Amino acid sequence: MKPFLRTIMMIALAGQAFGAHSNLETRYQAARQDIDKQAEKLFLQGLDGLETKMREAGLLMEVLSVRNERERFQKDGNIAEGAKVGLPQISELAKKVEAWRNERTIALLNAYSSRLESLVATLTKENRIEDAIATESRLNAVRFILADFETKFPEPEPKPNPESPARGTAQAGRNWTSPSTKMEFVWIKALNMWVGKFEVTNGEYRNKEPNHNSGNFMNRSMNEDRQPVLFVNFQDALAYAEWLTERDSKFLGGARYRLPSEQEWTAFAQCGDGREYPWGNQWPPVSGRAGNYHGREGIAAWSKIETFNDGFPVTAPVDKLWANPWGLHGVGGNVWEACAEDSSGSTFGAWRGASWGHGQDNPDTLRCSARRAKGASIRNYNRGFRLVLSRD
Ligand SMILES: [Ca+2]
Repeated sequence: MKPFLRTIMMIALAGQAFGAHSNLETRYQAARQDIDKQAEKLFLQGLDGLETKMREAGLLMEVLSVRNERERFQKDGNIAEGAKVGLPQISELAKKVEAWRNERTIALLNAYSSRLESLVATLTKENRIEDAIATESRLNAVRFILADFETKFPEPEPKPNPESPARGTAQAGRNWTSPSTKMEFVWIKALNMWVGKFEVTNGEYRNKEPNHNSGNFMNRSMNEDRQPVLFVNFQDALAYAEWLTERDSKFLGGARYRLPSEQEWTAFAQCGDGREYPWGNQWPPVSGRAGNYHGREGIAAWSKIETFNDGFPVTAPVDKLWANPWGLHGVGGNVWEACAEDSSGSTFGAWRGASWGHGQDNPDTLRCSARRAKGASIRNYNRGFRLVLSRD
């Protein structure tokens, strides 16, 4: 779809679910239309100028080419398409007008997202939590559109201002959503960084590797978009973290996505209370209050936790899993999570947290302290990863 149509459609769709700032939305839409009108005017004026020039030079075919372009443009209103036909001068003109329009649209989106940010803060203070959540989700939609624009039409880096973070930048103390993948991160004060709310999913991974397939187990699909990505090793996870940092770099204020160190993983599995297992201290876990392991629902031939049923025979959609006290879902179970040796994130430490395939025979495997220190390069049906966002 054409970028501008898409922008307008996304804005309109996101706007439907939303009531708290219709005034802001109306003003945004008006400004957006004004930019389009001005771009249209600029383009037509440019075509008039070109036609005059060609007529004065006595070039009939060129004059006709400009007239054709004007006719086409007045019919479908798309400047970008005009760049592909007619005189090279028309193409140049189209590029200039598009650059003008993009610059203003990006500035407008930045201003809009900044207003939404203040609105979220105000609504939160006023204890209008539902409205604040709706506004936050709107803000994420705008950031997503912005990221899309800036990927297609890269602008030179603005000069950093140390006094105030750039608009739409990840801010300590506030949860974060990756603009390009919608991956969610929770601000964890104790670690002074953000931790992935969920394990990285197939859908998120396919933003980078469109053909990735996490397969199935005994005819149960493990390849749905919201199930965790499988068949990725430590290097694959590293490459994904670097790729995502690059994609979102304008919004990260110098932070980067990386793999957690083992120490960090233990900290967010134990949630500051030294618990033995990710769900607490008791064995066995209680159904509905722990992650996805091999419980009664399991279909594999190996042992099960007979008193436990999490409802998922294979990997579970990450957002369907129990959240620990720090708001992180599926830290124990579902997939072994790749961890680094230290916070540089670059050297393999171990796989942590056990998986959907682990059950009764050895409860130690399910402890917070359990680790698989071998097999950094293994890709299989129970290993994946979770990212953190950190300034280290
Ligand atoms: Ca299970």
